[in-house]
Amino acid sequence: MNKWKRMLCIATLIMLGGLCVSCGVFNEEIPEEVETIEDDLIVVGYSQLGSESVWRTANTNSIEEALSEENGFFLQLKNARQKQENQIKAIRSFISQQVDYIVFSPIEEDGWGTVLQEAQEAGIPVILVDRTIAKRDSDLYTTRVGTDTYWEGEQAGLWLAEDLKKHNESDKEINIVVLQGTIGATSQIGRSVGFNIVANEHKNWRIVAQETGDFTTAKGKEVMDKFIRLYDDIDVIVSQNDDMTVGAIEALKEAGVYVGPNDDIRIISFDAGRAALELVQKGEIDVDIECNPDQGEMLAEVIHKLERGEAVEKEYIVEDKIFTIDNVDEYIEDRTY
Ligand code: GZL
Repeated sequence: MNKWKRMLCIATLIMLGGLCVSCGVFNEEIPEEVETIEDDLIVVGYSQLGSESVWRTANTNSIEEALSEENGFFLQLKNARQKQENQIKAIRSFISQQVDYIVFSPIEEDGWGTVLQEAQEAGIPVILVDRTIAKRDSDLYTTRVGTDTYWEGEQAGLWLAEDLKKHNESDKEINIVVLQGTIGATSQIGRSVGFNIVANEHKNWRIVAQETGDFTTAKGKEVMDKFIRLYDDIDVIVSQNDDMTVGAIEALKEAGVYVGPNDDIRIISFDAGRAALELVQKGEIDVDIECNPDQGEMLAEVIHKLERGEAVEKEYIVEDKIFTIDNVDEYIEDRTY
């Protein structure tokens, strides 16, 4: 909403409020937040998909820190609790409030065409953070800030090939189980495709099972329990986020499987939060491919560029690192999440 519209809106509300109070029709106060939106603040409606993981919490914190009032923003952040329909509802409420920008992390890649068409018709720019949406709808958003999850999956495959070679196991039959993230999330799709393309180059690698643990510890443990019961020769676990990895390790230990230095099972994880990096130090996670949640600063920068009328890229990728026992000590102290 441009500042004149917002001022008119506030003025109208105050006038109506005054009239109503004086004629005794309503005795309601003007909503506090309507009166306190300074005219020059950039009003952002943000639909965060949920709070399912340590990563998500860090991502939300990064957004809230960067889109602060002192940085020139009025941020209205809504938690969709892992439901696409809640995100769609939030986006529609942002449209009716005529916010300046709609920002969201789409829980899955499909199902956004209609509501983003409505945002476009309302003249409100849409920005994606973290996950993205189907390519066919790419004209419905202005830009995206996130990571390259295809690259993350590919790095997992390349690390496994390298580690097998280092241990003279390049020709060994390798049985792999995959704990997938939320099905249809582009982080799940990217990591799966990236890893699978490398895996397909190794005829002796077999993905014997894959199932979603929905990026949560509880579900990750439940699925790993099942895999342990079904397969007694698992060589590699690819777990598409640290929260599921923690659950998988709990399941392995409860089943009496040794997890630690020189164990018989390679655990590949994603996100690289502090708690998981401590498991890398302990030799329980063999490699953790980072998915950097600190995306708020880049988002704020992009919105300020748009406010200045400057052209922006279609995508801004925040850098990821790869952590193993060889380098984790030099990074873990700076890990804030
Ligand atoms: C990654 C992000 C994923 C994280 C999970 O881009 O979408 O969602 O890897 C989080 O921890 O739940």
